[in-house]
Amino acid sequence: MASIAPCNISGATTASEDLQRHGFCVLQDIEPQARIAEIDRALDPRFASTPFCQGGFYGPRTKRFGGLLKRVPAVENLVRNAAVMRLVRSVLDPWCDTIQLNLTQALELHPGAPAQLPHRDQDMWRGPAGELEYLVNVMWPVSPFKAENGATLIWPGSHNLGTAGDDGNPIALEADPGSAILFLGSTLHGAGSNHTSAVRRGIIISYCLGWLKPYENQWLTYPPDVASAFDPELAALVGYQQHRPNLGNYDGQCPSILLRGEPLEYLAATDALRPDQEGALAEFLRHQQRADQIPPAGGIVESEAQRNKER
Ligand SMILES: O=C(O)CCC(=O)C(=O)O
Ligand SMILES: [Fe+2]
Repeated sequence: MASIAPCNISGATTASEDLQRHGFCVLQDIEPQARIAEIDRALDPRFASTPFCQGGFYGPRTKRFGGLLKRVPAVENLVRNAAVMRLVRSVLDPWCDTIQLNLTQALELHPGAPAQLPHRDQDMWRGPAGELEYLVNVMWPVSPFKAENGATLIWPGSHNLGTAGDDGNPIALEADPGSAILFLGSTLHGAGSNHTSAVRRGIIISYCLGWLKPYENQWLTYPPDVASAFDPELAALVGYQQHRPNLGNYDGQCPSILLRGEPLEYLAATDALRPDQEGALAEFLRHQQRADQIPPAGGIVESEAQRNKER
């Protein structure tokens, strides 16, 4: 198997072109190594107490846990990294009103961990394949990723085929802490095998279309008492925003209302429509008002109330 530095693939192309063309790209040195080292140290106690995963997909000799934004606040810098967000939005924005955080997960591949089942992360949803992108995954190496310690294997050009299985030969994406490996939900990939005597540690942060059920239940992971301490943009990313039309509302309101500490009783359910739906509705209401035989909605309500009074 080839283990080549990503620049050999990239040539003079931009990260965005790589992502579109090959299904992955590597953004080198986009976070300070000191920040990743700080996050690394903060992960230690929890990894020490976390048992090995069960089940063939997560894989034997691996450890994983989620909810990183509440366990290690510095992870917010990775989640909201501007270069990453630009690329993620360029892929997902065409298919949704707002994107959302799908998962934050720290994972360790221990010595002897076998290679993971090659898979496409989009297969967690059973929608049409090959037409749209559902997800962008970002792997942040916390230890240096090398072919021999299980660097993520990627099948270049395997994206958007919509089929499972082996699409040629993978490459091992070697990268250092501070860099980010981005790949599409449709790109075939998997963890490599760890042949060394040291643990390979990484952080997965993935983003998906705002109308999907995320892999990690963000509302339960970050309930209002946790999310109210978040920056509003971060809170929106973990689900405290409506996806037009009206998706994810709380009692007909944007769920961000739960973060404001205001009284919540007896609020008017309020539409949050897309501009095209606002337009269609306005058109409908214009027609309705012109048609004499249909009285305005307010009229019906009033005359019924009147009738009830008279009974
Ligand atoms: O650990 C890796 O390199 C990849 C892990 C992965 O793709 C997954 O768990 O879905
Ligand atoms: Fe994966």
